[in-house]
Amino acid sequence: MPRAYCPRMTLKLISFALCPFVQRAVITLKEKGQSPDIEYIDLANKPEWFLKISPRGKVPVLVVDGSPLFESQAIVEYLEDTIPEPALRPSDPVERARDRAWFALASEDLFMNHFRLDHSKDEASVKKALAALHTALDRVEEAMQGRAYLSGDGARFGLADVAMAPFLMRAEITKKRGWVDLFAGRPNIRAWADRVLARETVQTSVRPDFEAESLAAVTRAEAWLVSHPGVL
Ligand SMILES: N[C@@H](CCC(=O)N[C@@H](CS)C(=O)NCC(=O)O)C(=O)O
Repeated sequence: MPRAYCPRMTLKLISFALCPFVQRAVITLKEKGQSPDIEYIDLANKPEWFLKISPRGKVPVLVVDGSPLFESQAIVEYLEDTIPEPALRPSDPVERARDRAWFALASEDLFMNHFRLDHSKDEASVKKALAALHTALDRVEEAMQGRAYLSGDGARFGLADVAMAPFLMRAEITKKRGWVDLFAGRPNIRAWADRVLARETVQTSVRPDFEAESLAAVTRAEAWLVSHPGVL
C-alpha cells in the first residue's frame, strides 16, 4: 500500500538554523499549509541519535512517522507526492525534469559558491567564488527571460523556485550588508527575487534572528568580506 500523507502522520524536520537545504523543506511544508515541527541540532556537535538516522551526517532529515528521509530534494519531492495540493511540480515531463535540474545548479553552483563568498578568509578565494556565481547567475538570468518564476512554464511558483529561494534570500542579505549586489545588471533575476522573497512562506522559512546569526557565523569564521565591506 502506498503510504500517502494523512493528517495524523507525524512529520519532524531535523535542522540547522543557517542551512539553505533545510530551508527548502520548510518552504515546501509551509506552501502545503503545514506548520513544521523543527528540531535544531548543532552541526559542530552532532548528537548520536542524529548520526544514526542521517546516512551522510547532514541536515535536513525529515522523520515521517519514525522513518527518516534525507537529501533536501528527495524530501521536497516526498512532500509534493504525499501532499499534492497546492501543486508545486509542473505536470509536463520536460518541465518536471527542468525543475529537478535547477536543484543541482542551485546547490552546487549557487549555495556552495555563496557560502565560499561569505566565509572565505582570503581575497583570492572570495573572488574565485564571485566569478563562479557570476557565471551561474548569467545562465539563470537568461532562463528567467519572459517568466515570472523559474518553475514549469514560468507562470507560477513551483519546485525550481523552492530550490533557489534560500540563495535569493542570502544574496539579498549580502547586498544589504554592502558587500556585493549579485542581482545588479540582471533585471530578470531582480524582479523574480522580489516576487519570491515577498512570499510569507519564504520570509518565515528562517528564524527571526537569521540575519544576525549568519553575520555572527561569518564574523566567527573571520571572513574576508567582514573586514573588507564595499571592496567588491
Ligand atoms: N545534498 C544535501 C546537502 C545538505 C548539506 O550539505 N547540509 C549541511 C548543512 S547546510 C550539513 O548538514 N553539513 C554537515 C556536514 O557536512 O557535516 C541536501 O540537499 O540535503
